[in-house]
Amino acid sequence: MASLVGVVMGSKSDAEVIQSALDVLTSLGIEHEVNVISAHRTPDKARKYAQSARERGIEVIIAAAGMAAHLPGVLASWTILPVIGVPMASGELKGVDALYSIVQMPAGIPVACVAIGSAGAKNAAYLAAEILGLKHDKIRHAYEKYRSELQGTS
Ligand code: RP5
Repeated sequence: MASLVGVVMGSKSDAEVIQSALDVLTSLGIEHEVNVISAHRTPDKARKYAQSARERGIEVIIAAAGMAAHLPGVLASWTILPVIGVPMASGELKGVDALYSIVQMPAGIPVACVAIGSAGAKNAAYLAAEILGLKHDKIRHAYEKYRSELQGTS
């Protein structure tokens, strides 16, 4: 089955944290693909990925990046798919720089921004499930089941 979520990270060094998002997507039965694409090291790859994503069947992009963290905004500039940015706690500023960069997209090209690190990565996947659930009943049911199971946890 074709992937519905495209997970992109700016560096292999983001992989451990972004695994939290992949685990959530898998637990909800959401097909996804994973790529390492840097907006500054491989800008042409970033453009081509975003431009072709929709026609390949991707419906939501999750983009994780640290430091200047322009990756989610760059991808959003090349596609009309919803892009969810995950700030990574890389570098001396521990992700605050990435958070500000991603959340402060100038008006006109939106990027949804979640929390720094693995909590944000998980929420990016849950947010993707909520978006996909509008159209895909199976995903909505899996997400509703997850939410109802939370009722008994605290
Ligand atoms: C960004 O810069 C990546 O998203 C990563 O979080 C950060 C550091 O990358 P590396 O220097 O570890 O490759 O490109």
